Amino acid sequence: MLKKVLIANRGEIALRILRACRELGIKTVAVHSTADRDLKHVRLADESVCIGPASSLESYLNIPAIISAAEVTGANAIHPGYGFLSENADFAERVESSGFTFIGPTAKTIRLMGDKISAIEAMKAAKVPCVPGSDGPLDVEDPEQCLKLGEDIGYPVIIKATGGGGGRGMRVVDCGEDLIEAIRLTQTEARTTFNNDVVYMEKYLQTPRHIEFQVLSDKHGNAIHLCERDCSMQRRHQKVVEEAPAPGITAEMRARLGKIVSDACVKIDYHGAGTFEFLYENGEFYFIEMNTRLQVEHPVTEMITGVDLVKQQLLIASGKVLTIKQDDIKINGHAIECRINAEDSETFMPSPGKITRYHAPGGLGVRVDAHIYADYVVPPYYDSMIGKLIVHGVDRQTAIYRMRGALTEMLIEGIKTNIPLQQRILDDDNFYAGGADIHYLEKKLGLQ
Ligand code: MV4
Repeated sequence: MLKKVLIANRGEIALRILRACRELGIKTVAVHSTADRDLKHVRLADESVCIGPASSLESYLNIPAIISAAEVTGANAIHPGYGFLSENADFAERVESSGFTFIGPTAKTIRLMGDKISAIEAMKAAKVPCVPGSDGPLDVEDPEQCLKLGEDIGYPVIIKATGGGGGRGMRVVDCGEDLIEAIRLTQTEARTTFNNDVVYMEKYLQTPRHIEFQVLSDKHGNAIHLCERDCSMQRRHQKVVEEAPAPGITAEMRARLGKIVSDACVKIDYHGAGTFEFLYENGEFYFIEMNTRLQVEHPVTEMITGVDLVKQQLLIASGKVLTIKQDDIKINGHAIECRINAEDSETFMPSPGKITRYHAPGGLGVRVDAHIYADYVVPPYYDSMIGKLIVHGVDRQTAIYRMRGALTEMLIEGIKTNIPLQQRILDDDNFYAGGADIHYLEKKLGLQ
Protein backbone atom coordinates (compact mmCIF):
# COMPACT_ATOMS: atom_id res chain seq x y z
CA MET A 1 0.00 0.00 0.00
CA LEU A 2 1.04 3.61 -0.49
CA LYS A 3 2.71 4.98 2.66
CA LYS A 4 2.77 8.72 2.08
CA VAL A 5 0.72 10.75 -0.41
CA LEU A 6 1.47 14.30 -1.48
CA ILE A 7 -1.74 16.20 -2.19
CA ALA A 8 -1.05 18.52 -5.13
CA ASN A 9 -4.16 20.65 -4.68
CA ARG A 10 -5.97 23.01 -2.29
CA GLY A 11 -9.37 23.69 -0.75
CA GLU A 12 -12.14 21.18 -0.26
CA ILE A 13 -10.67 18.51 -2.51
CA ALA A 14 -7.33 18.54 -0.68
CA LEU A 15 -9.29 17.93 2.53
CA ARG A 16 -11.36 15.20 0.86
CA ILE A 17 -8.18 13.40 -0.27
CA LEU A 18 -6.60 13.79 3.18
CA ARG A 19 -9.63 12.14 4.79
CA ALA A 20 -9.44 9.13 2.46
CA CYS A 21 -5.69 8.75 3.13
CA ARG A 22 -6.32 8.84 6.90
CA GLU A 23 -8.85 6.03 6.69
CA LEU A 24 -6.32 3.88 4.85
CA GLY A 25 -3.48 4.69 7.28
CA ILE A 26 -1.59 6.65 4.63
CA LYS A 27 0.49 9.66 5.73
CA THR A 28 -0.17 12.96 3.96
CA VAL A 29 1.90 15.87 2.71
CA ALA A 30 0.13 19.16 2.00
CA VAL A 31 1.70 21.58 -0.47
CA HIS A 32 0.42 25.14 -0.46
CA SER A 33 1.06 28.65 -1.75
CA THR A 34 1.96 31.56 0.55
CA ALA A 35 -1.71 32.62 0.39
CA ASP A 36 -2.88 29.22 1.64
CA ARG A 37 -0.97 28.72 4.92
CA ASP A 38 -4.26 28.66 6.86
CA LEU A 39 -6.07 26.03 4.80
CA LYS A 40 -7.76 23.39 6.93
CA HIS A 41 -5.97 20.46 5.29
CA VAL A 42 -2.57 22.13 5.78
CA ARG A 43 -3.17 21.98 9.55
CA LEU A 44 -4.39 18.40 9.43
CA ALA A 45 -1.68 16.98 7.16
CA ASP A 46 1.26 15.11 8.67
CA GLU A 47 3.62 17.50 6.91
CA SER A 48 3.29 20.61 4.80
CA VAL A 49 5.53 22.39 2.32
CA CYS A 50 5.15 25.92 0.96
CA ILE A 51 5.75 25.59 -2.80
CA GLY A 52 5.55 29.19 -3.96
CA PRO A 53 3.73 32.52 -4.11
CA ALA A 54 -0.04 32.99 -4.40
CA SER A 55 -0.13 32.86 -8.20
CA SER A 56 -1.20 29.34 -9.32
CA LEU A 57 1.41 29.37 -12.07
CA GLU A 58 4.16 29.65 -9.47
CA SER A 59 2.64 27.24 -6.93
CA TYR A 60 -0.08 24.67 -7.77
CA LEU A 61 1.06 24.55 -11.40
CA ASN A 62 4.77 24.61 -10.55
CA ILE A 63 5.87 21.08 -11.48
CA PRO A 64 9.50 21.28 -10.25
CA ALA A 65 8.38 22.72 -6.88
CA ILE A 66 5.84 19.91 -6.40
CA ILE A 67 8.30 17.16 -7.37
CA SER A 68 10.90 18.68 -5.00
CA ALA A 69 8.35 18.72 -2.17
CA ALA A 70 7.67 15.02 -2.78
CA GLU A 71 11.41 14.32 -2.72
CA VAL A 72 12.19 16.20 0.49
CA THR A 73 9.26 14.70 2.37
CA GLY A 74 9.78 11.15 1.10
CA ALA A 75 6.27 10.86 -0.32
CA ASN A 76 5.73 7.89 -2.61
CA ALA A 77 2.67 9.04 -4.52
CA ILE A 78 1.02 12.25 -5.73
CA HIS A 79 -2.72 12.88 -5.91
CA PRO A 80 -3.51 15.76 -8.29
CA GLY A 81 -7.18 16.29 -7.30
CA TYR A 82 -9.15 18.17 -9.98
CA GLY A 83 -8.17 21.26 -11.99
CA PHE A 84 -4.53 22.44 -11.79
CA LEU A 85 -2.24 19.59 -12.99
CA SER A 86 -4.81 16.79 -12.79
CA GLU A 87 -5.06 16.26 -16.57
CA ASN A 88 -1.56 17.37 -17.49
CA ALA A 89 0.14 14.38 -19.16
CA ASP A 90 3.59 15.95 -18.86
CA PHE A 91 3.09 16.24 -15.09
CA ALA A 92 1.97 12.60 -14.80
CA GLU A 93 5.05 11.62 -16.79
CA ARG A 94 7.39 13.69 -14.58
CA VAL A 95 5.82 12.22 -11.43
CA GLU A 96 6.37 8.65 -12.66
CA SER A 97 9.88 9.26 -14.05
CA SER A 98 10.88 10.80 -10.70
CA GLY A 99 9.94 7.52 -9.04
CA PHE A 100 6.54 8.46 -7.58
CA THR A 101 3.15 6.93 -8.26
CA PHE A 102 0.72 9.25 -10.07
CA ILE A 103 -2.77 8.69 -8.66
CA GLY A 104 -4.63 8.51 -11.95
CA PRO A 105 -4.24 6.88 -15.33
CA THR A 106 -0.95 6.73 -17.28
CA ALA A 107 0.44 9.80 -19.06
CA LYS A 108 -0.32 7.99 -22.33
CA THR A 109 -4.02 7.67 -21.46
CA ILE A 110 -4.24 11.30 -20.29
CA ARG A 111 -2.69 12.36 -23.61
CA LEU A 112 -5.07 10.13 -25.61
CA MET A 113 -8.12 11.65 -23.88
CA GLY A 114 -6.71 15.20 -23.83
CA ASP A 115 -6.74 15.22 -27.62
CA LYS A 116 -10.47 15.13 -28.36
CA ILE A 117 -10.09 13.65 -31.87
CA SER A 118 -8.00 10.72 -30.59
CA ALA A 119 -10.40 10.28 -27.65
CA ILE A 120 -13.40 10.02 -30.00
CA GLU A 121 -11.46 7.65 -32.28
CA ALA A 122 -10.64 5.38 -29.32
CA MET A 123 -14.26 5.44 -28.17
CA LYS A 124 -15.66 4.66 -31.61
CA ALA A 125 -13.30 1.67 -31.77
CA ALA A 126 -14.69 0.56 -28.38
CA LYS A 127 -18.31 0.82 -29.66
CA VAL A 128 -19.14 3.87 -27.51
CA PRO A 129 -21.87 5.89 -29.32
CA CYS A 130 -20.49 9.24 -30.56
CA VAL A 131 -21.95 12.36 -32.18
CA PRO A 132 -22.08 12.09 -36.01
CA GLY A 133 -19.11 14.11 -37.22
CA SER A 134 -16.01 14.50 -39.33
CA ASP A 135 -14.21 11.54 -37.71
CA GLY A 136 -10.95 13.43 -37.73
CA PRO A 137 -9.38 16.81 -38.48
CA LEU A 138 -10.84 19.32 -40.95
CA ASP A 139 -8.64 20.56 -43.79
CA VAL A 140 -9.55 24.20 -44.37
CA GLU A 141 -7.34 24.14 -47.50
CA ASP A 142 -9.99 21.82 -48.94
CA PRO A 143 -13.19 23.94 -48.55
CA GLU A 144 -15.16 21.67 -50.93
CA GLN A 145 -14.54 18.71 -48.64
CA CYS A 146 -15.51 20.77 -45.55
CA LEU A 147 -18.75 21.93 -47.22
CA LYS A 148 -19.58 18.36 -48.25
CA LEU A 149 -19.06 17.23 -44.64
CA GLY A 150 -21.36 20.03 -43.46
CA GLU A 151 -24.08 18.95 -45.91
CA ASP A 152 -23.68 15.26 -45.05
CA ILE A 153 -23.82 15.84 -41.29
CA GLY A 154 -26.60 18.43 -41.64
CA TYR A 155 -26.72 21.93 -40.15
CA PRO A 156 -26.37 23.18 -37.50
CA VAL A 157 -22.89 21.78 -36.93
CA ILE A 158 -20.30 22.62 -34.29
CA ILE A 159 -16.58 23.19 -34.92
CA LYS A 160 -14.42 22.12 -31.97
CA ALA A 161 -10.70 22.40 -31.26
CA THR A 162 -9.11 18.99 -30.62
CA GLY A 163 -7.02 20.61 -27.88
CA GLY A 164 -10.10 22.17 -26.27
CA GLY A 165 -12.73 20.65 -24.02
CA GLY A 166 -14.87 21.84 -21.17
CA GLY A 167 -16.44 24.42 -23.43
CA ARG A 168 -13.32 26.15 -24.74
CA GLY A 169 -12.64 26.49 -28.46
CA MET A 170 -16.03 25.76 -30.05
CA ARG A 171 -18.24 27.52 -32.61
CA VAL A 172 -21.76 26.66 -33.82
CA VAL A 173 -22.42 27.03 -37.57
CA ASP A 174 -25.97 27.33 -38.97
CA CYS A 175 -25.37 27.12 -42.71
CA GLY A 176 -22.79 26.36 -45.39
CA GLU A 177 -22.24 30.07 -46.15
CA ASP A 178 -20.74 30.58 -42.67
CA LEU A 179 -18.75 27.32 -42.49
CA ILE A 180 -15.31 28.14 -43.89
CA GLU A 181 -15.04 31.45 -41.99
CA ALA A 182 -16.05 29.66 -38.76
CA ILE A 183 -13.44 26.94 -39.29
CA ARG A 184 -10.72 29.58 -39.85
CA LEU A 185 -11.76 31.56 -36.76
CA THR A 186 -11.88 28.48 -34.52
CA GLN A 187 -8.47 27.40 -35.84
CA THR A 188 -6.91 30.81 -35.18
CA GLU A 189 -8.30 30.87 -31.64
CA ALA A 190 -7.20 27.30 -31.01
CA ARG A 191 -3.66 28.08 -32.21
CA THR A 192 -3.28 30.87 -29.65
CA THR A 193 -5.09 29.18 -26.73
CA PHE A 194 -3.99 25.55 -27.09
CA ASN A 195 -0.96 25.88 -29.37
CA ASN A 196 -2.78 23.38 -31.61
CA ASP A 197 -4.96 24.49 -34.54
CA VAL A 198 -6.49 21.10 -35.33
CA VAL A 199 -10.30 21.28 -35.39
CA TYR A 200 -13.13 18.82 -36.11
CA MET A 201 -16.84 18.96 -36.88
CA GLU A 202 -19.87 17.42 -35.18
CA LYS A 203 -23.61 17.61 -35.60
CA TYR A 204 -24.75 20.33 -33.16
CA LEU A 205 -27.29 18.95 -30.70
CA GLN A 206 -29.58 21.83 -29.80
CA THR A 207 -31.22 20.88 -26.52
CA PRO A 208 -29.30 17.99 -24.96
CA ARG A 209 -28.81 17.11 -21.30
CA HIS A 210 -25.30 16.55 -19.96
CA ILE A 211 -25.16 13.06 -18.48
CA GLU A 212 -21.88 11.44 -17.44
CA PHE A 213 -20.94 7.92 -16.33
CA GLN A 214 -18.49 7.28 -13.49
CA VAL A 215 -16.08 4.36 -13.87
CA LEU A 216 -13.41 2.63 -11.80
CA SER A 217 -10.83 0.48 -13.54
CA ASP A 218 -7.89 -1.36 -11.97
CA LYS A 219 -4.47 -2.30 -13.39
CA HIS A 220 -5.52 -5.93 -13.86
CA GLY A 221 -8.24 -5.61 -16.47
CA ASN A 222 -11.24 -5.16 -14.16
CA ALA A 223 -13.65 -2.27 -14.65
CA ILE A 224 -17.05 -1.27 -13.29
CA HIS A 225 -19.40 1.67 -13.78
CA LEU A 226 -21.02 3.50 -10.89
CA CYS A 227 -24.10 4.82 -12.66
CA GLU A 228 -24.54 8.26 -14.12
CA ARG A 229 -24.86 11.88 -12.98
CA ASP A 230 -26.94 14.65 -14.53
CA CYS A 231 -24.92 17.88 -14.73
CA SER A 232 -27.18 19.88 -17.04
CA MET A 233 -27.73 22.73 -14.56
CA GLN A 234 -24.80 24.92 -15.62
CA ARG A 235 -23.88 28.50 -16.47
CA ARG A 236 -21.04 29.31 -18.89
CA HIS A 237 -19.70 25.75 -18.65
CA GLN A 238 -19.57 25.94 -14.85
CA LYS A 239 -21.75 23.27 -13.26
CA VAL A 240 -24.01 24.62 -10.53
CA VAL A 241 -26.14 21.64 -9.39
CA GLU A 242 -25.42 17.96 -10.04
CA GLU A 243 -27.49 14.90 -9.21
CA ALA A 244 -27.43 11.12 -9.36
CA PRO A 245 -29.07 9.11 -10.77
CA ALA A 246 -30.13 11.18 -13.81
CA PRO A 247 -33.93 11.66 -13.83
CA GLY A 248 -35.72 9.47 -16.36
CA ILE A 249 -32.83 7.14 -17.19
CA THR A 250 -34.13 3.58 -17.01
CA ALA A 251 -32.25 0.67 -15.45
CA GLU A 252 -31.98 -0.87 -18.94
CA MET A 253 -30.37 2.24 -20.49
CA ARG A 254 -28.02 2.53 -17.49
CA ALA A 255 -26.97 -1.10 -17.73
CA ARG A 256 -26.47 -0.86 -21.52
CA LEU A 257 -24.33 2.31 -21.46
CA GLY A 258 -22.61 1.24 -18.24
CA LYS A 259 -21.46 -2.02 -19.84
CA ILE A 260 -20.22 -0.14 -22.92
CA VAL A 261 -18.13 2.33 -20.88
CA SER A 262 -16.66 -0.25 -18.50
CA ASP A 263 -15.73 -2.48 -21.47
CA ALA A 264 -14.14 0.59 -23.09
CA CYS A 265 -11.99 1.08 -19.95
CA VAL A 266 -10.60 -2.43 -20.29
CA LYS A 267 -10.02 -1.90 -24.01
CA ILE A 268 -7.98 1.30 -23.51
CA ASP A 269 -6.23 -0.11 -20.38
CA TYR A 270 -7.65 2.66 -18.20
CA HIS A 271 -6.43 2.93 -14.57
CA GLY A 272 -8.32 4.69 -11.81
CA ALA A 273 -11.48 6.77 -11.59
CA GLY A 274 -12.78 8.28 -14.81
CA THR A 275 -15.82 9.96 -16.31
CA PHE A 276 -17.42 9.48 -19.72
CA GLU A 277 -19.28 12.66 -20.70
CA PHE A 278 -22.33 12.27 -22.91
CA LEU A 279 -24.89 14.54 -24.45
CA TYR A 280 -28.33 12.97 -24.11
CA GLU A 281 -31.09 13.93 -26.53
CA ASN A 282 -34.25 12.13 -27.69
CA GLY A 283 -33.39 9.02 -25.71
CA GLU A 284 -29.89 8.64 -27.24
CA PHE A 285 -26.45 9.04 -25.67
CA TYR A 286 -23.59 10.68 -27.60
CA PHE A 287 -20.04 10.58 -26.20
CA ILE A 288 -18.24 13.94 -26.25
CA GLU A 289 -15.23 13.74 -23.89
CA MET A 290 -13.60 11.63 -21.18
CA ASN A 291 -12.28 13.17 -17.96
CA THR A 292 -9.30 11.27 -16.58
CA ARG A 293 -9.53 12.77 -13.08
CA LEU A 294 -11.68 12.75 -9.97
CA GLN A 295 -14.53 15.19 -10.54
CA VAL A 296 -15.96 17.92 -8.33
CA GLU A 297 -19.34 16.17 -8.37
CA HIS A 298 -18.04 12.71 -7.34
CA PRO A 299 -19.90 12.84 -3.97
CA VAL A 300 -23.37 12.35 -5.51
CA THR A 301 -22.14 9.05 -6.92
CA GLU A 302 -20.65 8.11 -3.54
CA MET A 303 -23.95 8.82 -1.79
CA ILE A 304 -26.07 6.58 -4.03
CA THR A 305 -23.54 3.73 -4.37
CA GLY A 306 -21.82 3.80 -0.96
CA VAL A 307 -18.42 3.58 -2.70
CA ASP A 308 -15.61 5.89 -1.51
CA LEU A 309 -14.18 6.91 -4.88
CA VAL A 310 -11.02 8.51 -3.48
CA LYS A 311 -10.21 5.40 -1.46
CA GLN A 312 -10.70 3.33 -4.60
CA GLN A 313 -8.33 5.65 -6.50
CA LEU A 314 -5.67 5.08 -3.82
CA LEU A 315 -6.19 1.30 -3.82
CA ILE A 316 -6.04 1.10 -7.63
CA ALA A 317 -2.89 3.27 -7.75
CA SER A 318 -1.21 0.94 -5.26
CA GLY A 319 -1.90 -1.97 -7.63
CA LYS A 320 -4.76 -3.64 -5.76
CA VAL A 321 -7.35 -5.68 -7.60
CA LEU A 322 -10.81 -4.04 -7.66
CA THR A 323 -12.82 -6.00 -5.07
CA ILE A 324 -16.15 -4.37 -5.99
CA LYS A 325 -18.02 -6.26 -8.69
CA GLN A 326 -20.60 -4.74 -11.02
CA ASP A 327 -23.37 -6.69 -9.31
CA ASP A 328 -22.40 -5.11 -5.97
CA ILE A 329 -23.33 -1.68 -7.31
CA LYS A 330 -26.92 -0.91 -6.39
CA ILE A 331 -28.50 2.53 -6.57
CA ASN A 332 -29.70 3.64 -3.17
CA GLY A 333 -32.02 6.65 -3.36
CA HIS A 334 -31.09 10.00 -4.86
CA ALA A 335 -28.33 12.55 -4.24
CA ILE A 336 -28.01 16.24 -5.15
CA GLU A 337 -24.97 18.52 -4.91
CA CYS A 338 -25.03 22.32 -4.81
CA ARG A 339 -21.70 24.03 -5.42
CA ILE A 340 -21.18 26.86 -2.94
CA ASN A 341 -19.24 29.74 -4.49
CA ALA A 342 -17.87 32.94 -3.00
CA GLU A 343 -19.58 35.14 -5.55
CA ASP A 344 -22.45 37.56 -5.98
CA SER A 345 -25.65 35.58 -6.58
CA GLU A 346 -26.84 37.94 -9.31
CA THR A 347 -23.73 39.36 -11.00
CA PHE A 348 -21.51 36.26 -10.50
CA MET A 349 -18.63 38.55 -9.51
CA PRO A 350 -16.17 36.79 -7.19
CA SER A 351 -16.47 37.81 -3.53
CA PRO A 352 -13.25 36.95 -1.70
CA GLY A 353 -12.65 38.07 1.89
CA LYS A 354 -13.04 37.06 5.50
CA ILE A 355 -15.82 34.69 6.53
CA THR A 356 -16.97 36.33 9.75
CA ARG A 357 -19.57 33.73 10.70
CA TYR A 358 -20.18 30.16 9.51
CA HIS A 359 -22.85 27.67 10.51
CA ALA A 360 -22.80 24.40 8.59
CA PRO A 361 -26.07 22.57 7.97
CA GLY A 362 -26.51 19.02 9.24
CA GLY A 363 -28.91 16.20 9.92
CA LEU A 364 -29.71 12.89 8.29
CA GLY A 365 -28.47 12.67 4.71
CA VAL A 366 -26.62 16.00 4.72
CA ARG A 367 -22.94 16.11 3.75
CA VAL A 368 -20.73 19.19 3.65
CA ASP A 369 -17.48 18.93 1.68
CA ALA A 370 -15.91 22.27 2.50
CA HIS A 371 -12.69 23.62 3.96
CA ILE A 372 -14.09 26.92 5.22
CA TYR A 373 -14.40 27.99 8.88
CA ALA A 374 -15.23 31.18 10.78
CA ASP A 375 -12.38 33.72 10.33
CA TYR A 376 -11.08 31.95 7.21
CA VAL A 377 -10.12 34.42 4.50
CA VAL A 378 -11.15 33.36 0.98
CA PRO A 379 -8.19 34.38 -1.18
CA PRO A 380 -8.83 36.19 -4.48
CA TYR A 381 -6.34 34.11 -6.48
CA TYR A 382 -8.20 30.85 -7.08
CA ASP A 383 -11.54 29.38 -8.15
CA SER A 384 -14.48 30.85 -6.21
CA MET A 385 -15.87 27.46 -5.12
CA ILE A 386 -15.58 27.29 -1.31
CA GLY A 387 -17.40 24.04 -0.77
CA LYS A 388 -20.15 21.67 -1.77
CA LEU A 389 -23.40 20.83 -0.06
CA ILE A 390 -24.56 17.30 -0.80
CA VAL A 391 -27.80 15.67 0.29
CA HIS A 392 -29.01 12.11 0.02
CA GLY A 393 -32.62 10.92 0.31
CA VAL A 394 -34.69 7.82 -0.39
CA ASP A 395 -35.98 9.46 -3.56
CA ARG A 396 -35.51 12.67 -5.60
CA GLN A 397 -38.34 14.53 -3.91
CA THR A 398 -36.94 13.80 -0.45
CA ALA A 399 -33.51 14.94 -1.62
CA ILE A 400 -34.93 18.22 -2.98
CA TYR A 401 -36.76 19.00 0.27
CA ARG A 402 -33.64 18.09 2.22
CA MET A 403 -31.49 20.39 0.09
CA ARG A 404 -33.94 23.27 0.53
CA GLY A 405 -33.64 22.89 4.30
CA ALA A 406 -29.86 22.53 4.22
CA LEU A 407 -29.44 25.67 2.06
CA THR A 408 -31.59 27.61 4.52
CA GLU A 409 -29.48 26.35 7.41
CA MET A 410 -26.16 27.14 5.75
CA LEU A 411 -25.08 30.50 7.12
CA ILE A 412 -22.03 32.23 5.66
CA GLU A 413 -21.38 35.87 6.61
CA GLY A 414 -18.68 38.34 5.62
CA ILE A 415 -18.62 37.39 1.93
CA LYS A 416 -21.31 37.02 -0.72
CA THR A 417 -22.22 33.50 -1.81
CA ASN A 418 -24.38 31.90 -4.48
CA ILE A 419 -26.69 30.34 -1.86
CA PRO A 420 -29.59 32.61 -2.96
CA LEU A 421 -29.14 31.34 -6.55
CA GLN A 422 -29.11 27.74 -5.33
CA GLN A 423 -32.33 28.40 -3.41
CA ARG A 424 -33.97 29.74 -6.58
CA ILE A 425 -32.95 26.61 -8.48
CA LEU A 426 -34.16 24.26 -5.74
CA ASP A 427 -37.51 26.12 -5.71
CA ASP A 428 -37.84 26.04 -9.51
CA ASP A 429 -40.75 24.04 -10.96
CA ASN A 430 -38.75 22.84 -13.95
CA PHE A 431 -35.89 21.66 -11.74
CA TYR A 432 -38.47 19.86 -9.60
CA ALA A 433 -39.85 18.15 -12.71
CA GLY A 434 -36.34 16.87 -13.59
CA GLY A 435 -34.62 16.52 -16.94
CA ALA A 436 -33.94 20.20 -17.80
CA ASP A 437 -31.44 20.68 -20.66
CA ILE A 438 -27.99 22.35 -20.62
CA HIS A 439 -29.42 25.75 -21.63
CA TYR A 440 -32.18 25.84 -19.02
CA LEU A 441 -30.35 27.75 -16.26
CA GLU A 442 -28.94 30.42 -18.58
CA LYS A 443 -32.43 30.94 -20.04
CA LYS A 444 -33.97 31.18 -16.57
CA LEU A 445 -31.35 33.74 -15.50
CA GLY A 446 -31.76 35.72 -18.71
CA LEU A 447 -35.51 36.02 -18.34
CA GLN A 448 -35.20 36.46 -14.53
C1 MV4 B 1 -21.65 19.93 -27.93
C2 MV4 B 1 -22.91 20.56 -27.82
C3 MV4 B 1 -23.85 20.27 -28.78
N1 MV4 B 1 -23.56 19.45 -29.80
N2 MV4 B 1 -21.40 19.12 -28.97
C4 MV4 B 1 -19.60 22.16 -24.27
C5 MV4 B 1 -18.56 21.67 -23.35
C6 MV4 B 1 -17.87 20.58 -24.05
N3 MV4 B 1 -17.61 19.52 -23.13
C7 MV4 B 1 -18.79 20.16 -25.15
N4 MV4 B 1 -19.86 21.10 -25.16
C8 MV4 B 1 -20.89 20.96 -25.98
N5 MV4 B 1 -20.69 20.13 -27.03
C9 MV4 B 1 -22.34 18.90 -29.88
N6 MV4 B 1 -22.06 18.08 -30.90
C10 MV4 B 1 -23.15 21.40 -26.72
C11 MV4 B 1 -22.12 21.61 -25.80
C12 MV4 B 1 -22.45 22.45 -24.69
C13 MV4 B 1 -22.50 21.94 -23.39
C14 MV4 B 1 -22.23 20.61 -23.11
C15 MV4 B 1 -22.28 20.13 -21.82
C16 MV4 B 1 -22.63 20.98 -20.79
C17 MV4 B 1 -22.91 22.29 -21.03
C18 MV4 B 1 -22.84 22.79 -22.33
C19 MV4 B 1 -23.13 24.13 -22.57
C20 MV4 B 1 -23.07 24.62 -23.84
C21 MV4 B 1 -22.72 23.78 -24.90
